[in-house]
Amino acid sequence: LFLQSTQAEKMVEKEGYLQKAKIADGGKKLRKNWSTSWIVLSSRKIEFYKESKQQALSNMKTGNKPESVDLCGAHIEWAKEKSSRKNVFQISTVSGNEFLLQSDIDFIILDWFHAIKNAIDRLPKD
Ligand code: I3P
Repeated sequence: LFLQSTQAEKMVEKEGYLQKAKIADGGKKLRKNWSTSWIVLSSRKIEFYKESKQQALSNMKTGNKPESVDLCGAHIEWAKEKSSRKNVFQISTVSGNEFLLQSDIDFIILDWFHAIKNAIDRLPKD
């Protein structure tokens, strides 16, 4: 499995904790449910782990998979109107999945927004 992915794809660009709510799956609206997620950005995907980083690392050995988001053709935009919380942006994927990400801390959410936007802008749109 590791042999199939290039070094560039495996490179982690940013990781950390944010508040996450998945609001659509395959175009179908979901009930909003915020939770803390450990988020790993690499060049073409984001992985969302439900657990702490430590827990996630130990789960990897048992084959537990994070939710993976393909950034090819994805959109990112600020989404003030989608939440009563401050600092919320939305990621929408080609497959019709939608996620809200949020942090109360301005510089943290700004850093994430730009890192994800840069990753998307570098990728082919299809
Ligand atoms: C939702 C919950 C969310 C809230 C959402 C509520 O209620 O309070 O935190 O989103 O508002 O519907 P429930 O737990 O009963 O599902 P925000 O925190 O982002 O405002 P919404 O319906 O306006 O999205």
